[in-house]
Amino acid sequence: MTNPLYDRLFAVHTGSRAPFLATPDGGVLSYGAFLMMAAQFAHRLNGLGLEPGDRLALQVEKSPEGLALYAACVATGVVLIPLNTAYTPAELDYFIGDSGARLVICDPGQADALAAVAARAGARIETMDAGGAGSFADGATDLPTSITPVARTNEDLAAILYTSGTTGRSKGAMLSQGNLLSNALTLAAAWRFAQSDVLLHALPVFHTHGLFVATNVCLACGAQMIYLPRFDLDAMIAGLPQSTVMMGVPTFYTRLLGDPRFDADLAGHMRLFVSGSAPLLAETHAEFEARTGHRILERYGMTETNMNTSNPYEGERRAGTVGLPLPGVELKVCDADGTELPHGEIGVIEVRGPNVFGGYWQMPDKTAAELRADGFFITGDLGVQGADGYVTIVGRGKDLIISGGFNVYPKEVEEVLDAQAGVIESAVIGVPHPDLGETVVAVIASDGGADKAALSDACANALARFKHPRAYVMRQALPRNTMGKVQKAALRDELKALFTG
Ligand code: MCA
Ligand code: AMP
Repeated sequence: MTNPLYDRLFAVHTGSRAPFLATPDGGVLSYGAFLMMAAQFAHRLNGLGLEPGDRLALQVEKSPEGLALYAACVATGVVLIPLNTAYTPAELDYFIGDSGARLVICDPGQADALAAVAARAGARIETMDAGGAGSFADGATDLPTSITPVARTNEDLAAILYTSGTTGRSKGAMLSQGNLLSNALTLAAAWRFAQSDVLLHALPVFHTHGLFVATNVCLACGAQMIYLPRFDLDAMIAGLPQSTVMMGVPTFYTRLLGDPRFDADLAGHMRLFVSGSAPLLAETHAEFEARTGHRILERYGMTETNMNTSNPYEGERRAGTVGLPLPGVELKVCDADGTELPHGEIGVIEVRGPNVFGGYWQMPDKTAAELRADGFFITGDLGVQGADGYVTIVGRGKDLIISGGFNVYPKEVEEVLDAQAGVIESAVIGVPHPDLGETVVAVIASDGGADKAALSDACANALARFKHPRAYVMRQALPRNTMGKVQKAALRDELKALFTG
């Protein structure tokens, strides 16, 4: 009986006294102790009647316990659905209902707000932290500290991660054990991870970057993590001298560069800085090298595919590019019909490999539209590949804004705005932002009756904070081309200096 992901990433560390998670309170959890907690959580999941394939929706602040739940899900075959802590109850209602979650685990502060959501979905709800009534962790304290994992194959589902959709409805990307394991092993080898590494981990753990890329590469080789609850400059500055690797979104790098304490000495113990989730400006790359002597290694991935390309560990880390396809990943640049274009021509990036997901949860039409029968996934990113294999992302065919590494689909925000009094229609666009890379701006066509405060309140009720427009621009009408289509490119151009000018 095997469980490929559990056997390779977790079970191999059973009984190990090597440090796994160091937390800012000075606590250090060994691999062995972490696995004992995970085993107790797995027994608790079984005790609650969860079966392999059942879904668990998890919305908790970052903690070792939350990570142990990930391990417990892998051991029991329960499918993990990690959810952004910024999501509102209105957003969670959809994720929990759509996934058919049997169990919802949240922080105590969210329990009241989520009780009705869970009840509507017919799910049980528990709080994560020990000490509260109905606490998941409390219920696990007397349970056995070892477990035989349930048998799984590479094809079995490990997690569903929701990604926003162009139509406004989020899609659940189904990630298998094999997707996660293959990418973890590929990245650990590509980036030369070893047991001696210490990863400075400040990313959230409800997305691929923080949960799978960062965590799984450490698990793959028994490396340690300094596990920060969130990105905080003082904590980063304190953690860097004890670390060897950092992974971050571009905002991490621009914020570090904005602090005079961040210099070559502070980065002297580091062997690798990795950036991804959004484009890293070539200026940031150059400024970083001038300040620290390190060349940031940029890579490119997606929720649906894990990581696709990476600049090389040894060899040229070329600024402004996302490097070369990872071993085992096939990448081609195509026209709209999927015909491969010659090197040097711009087109849509398509990828195939063991990293590519199996489809969208209960959305066969969307799956068929984006995942070709031959296994190539249409990323929606526009790119170009040079004759030497380096890939450059030049834009997005999909209508997506990336703010501080979080994705915002304009349609979702426009639907909220369009329903408000005095709004004829809205166009939500991304404009350059010095801290977040891009930020959300709403252009409102109004009959004069739209009120900015009311629009902002409507967004606050319906949408996570990171999706809220940072500016509202009022107009009598939106610009349209001769086909009647709103000219978002013209608006983006007109408003490009709103935050940088
Ligand atoms: C927080 N806020 C944001 C964002 N984050 N607003 C817009 N965009 C954001 N990304 C809100 C806060 O709620 C707060 O609201 C206000 O902005 C200021 O917060 P601040 O303290 O400055 O922000 P922060 O808490 O320091 O967070 C910024 C951050 C964070 C560190 C950049 O967003 C972050 O950790 N981002 C990483 C996202 C990530 O991991 N992406 C990977 C997904 P108020 O003013 O009301 O208080 S993509 C992925 O996984 C793919 C596969 C890949 O390739 O990696
Ligand atoms: P998500 O679906 O949330 O995982 O976001 C994935 C998207 O982030 C990709 O389709 C790209 O548009 C973008 N992305 C990720 N890494 C990079 C990168 N290094 N450079 C540019 N865009 C990136």
